Amino acid sequence: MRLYLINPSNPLVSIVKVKENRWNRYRVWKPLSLMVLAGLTPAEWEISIVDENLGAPNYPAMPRPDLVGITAFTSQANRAYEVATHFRRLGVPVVMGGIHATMCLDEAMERVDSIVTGEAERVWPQVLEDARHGSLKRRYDGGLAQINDVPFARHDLLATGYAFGAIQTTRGCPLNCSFCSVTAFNGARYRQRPIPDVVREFQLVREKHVLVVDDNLVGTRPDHIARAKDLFRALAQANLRKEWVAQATINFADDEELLALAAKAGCSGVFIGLESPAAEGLRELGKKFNLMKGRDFHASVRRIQRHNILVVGSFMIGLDIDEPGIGKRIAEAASQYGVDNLNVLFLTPLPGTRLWDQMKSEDRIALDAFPEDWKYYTLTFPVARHKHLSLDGIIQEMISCDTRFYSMPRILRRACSNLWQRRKPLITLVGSLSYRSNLRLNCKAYADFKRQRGNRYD
Ligand code: B12
Ligand code: SF4
Repeated sequence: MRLYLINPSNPLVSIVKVKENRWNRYRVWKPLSLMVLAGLTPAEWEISIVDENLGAPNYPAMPRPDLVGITAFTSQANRAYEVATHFRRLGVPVVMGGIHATMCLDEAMERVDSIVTGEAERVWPQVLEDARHGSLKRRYDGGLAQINDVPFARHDLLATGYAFGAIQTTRGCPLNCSFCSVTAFNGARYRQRPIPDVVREFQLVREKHVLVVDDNLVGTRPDHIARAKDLFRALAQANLRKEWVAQATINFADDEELLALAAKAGCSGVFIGLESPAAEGLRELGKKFNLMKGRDFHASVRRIQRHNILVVGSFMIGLDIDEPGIGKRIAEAASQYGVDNLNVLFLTPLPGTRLWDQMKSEDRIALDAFPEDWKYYTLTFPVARHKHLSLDGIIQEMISCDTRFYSMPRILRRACSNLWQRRKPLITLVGSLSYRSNLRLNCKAYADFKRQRGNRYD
């Protein structure tokens, strides 16, 4: 039995434009969901994982599979349906799963043979068994999985073409920020994999550099922090010789022992959602966690950096409180906090979030010709009507923010300061240059976007 597991590409996502910007090669990440599914698949299936981000293959030239499984974030949904149509025309059954199919079940149901909603661990073996007997059901609901006893992801598949491997150690987030899908999809309970499993799976990852995909690696409560410390101790003891990057909330900075252990375990960078330079903005997004204890962001960022861990700060433009000038404000705040890299996104209503419900009820979703418009839900295009910013206005704010933070003098200043502090100056420089050269691609993308969709904001 032959199984294709496919990660559809979205040509509007700049990081997959490897030909136009060679630095992007370091930013194409592995589709861990498909490697996890492969790990859950019995040996009688011959599995190929196709990651279209490395280039879409010539499907007609490939051997006919017995089953196709497609994953999709919302921004990949269009292409997912195109791929599904191709295989269904050949009479090959197509199963779709992942966040988009879960949040937009009816839409996906119309376009594929079977849907797996939620996490797949509990139901995937049954899906395969039913497919083998030609009796696929229309829907399987995996709900929230027990992740304390799951087979390891297949790190032997997709072995080349990526700078980073990928692994997951926890699921779920209690914070439920208004724009984020994680609590709706993975639940509010912070579920943790057993530490010995994580260490063993880390050993199977072939790449020296690894992305830990957890939404919040250290969690929020004292027992979560204690577990993170134990995990870091175990990773350090296993002497894996790997460097990894992860996502965390700002409380990562609050515990010196945690930081020291993370660094010892191989943590080289952390991605932190700072979201808004204004307290009001944080309240609007429900990111109250960032407001706790009179937090000093500059001090927090410096504390992390002192352990030789780089900090990427992420912000959103387009909040209801955001007015003209917000781009400059974010660039200045990010410089003042001292982050090594800045990632700014348009506030985007994603299906299943509280923000989606709010914007829909206020008739503010400008791009709503679905599924076609989903391709713009990359957080790099403004898809909604924003309170104080027109379409041109919000795009200008984004450009002004990026050009300010990634101006050559600022890039060099950050690289020099990293050199002085002996903190990975080359990586900061390469990361910044990658962002900077994407600015040109972004400006072209905005111009195309305005031509194709600009009339929808009137
Ligand atoms: C790693 C990651 C990335 C990586 C992608 C790596 C990759 N190629 O997969 C990068 C950094 C590139 C990325 C980019 C983006 N991401 Co992202 N990302 C994540 C993150 C943190 C982890 C994903 C992961 O690997 N999870 C681990 C696996 C095991 O879980 P899973 O993917 O959910 O898969 C399980 C089930 O969903 C199901 N399943 C999944 N697929 C399939 C398929 C079949 C056939 C079946 C049966 C089951 C099934 O089974 C799996 C096992 O249970 C998630 C948050 C999260 N917790 O999932 C956000 C998340 C998926 N990203 C999100 C977003 C918005 C984006 C971006 C659009 C914007 C951005 N800049 O962040 C871009 C879009 C990229 C694109 N190509 O269009 C949103 C998606 C929401 C939505 N409705 O689409 C999420 C949920 C975060 C959030 N804050 O809301 N992302
Ligand atoms: S943005 Fe981060 S902290 Fe907020 S709900 Fe999502 S994963 Fe949790």
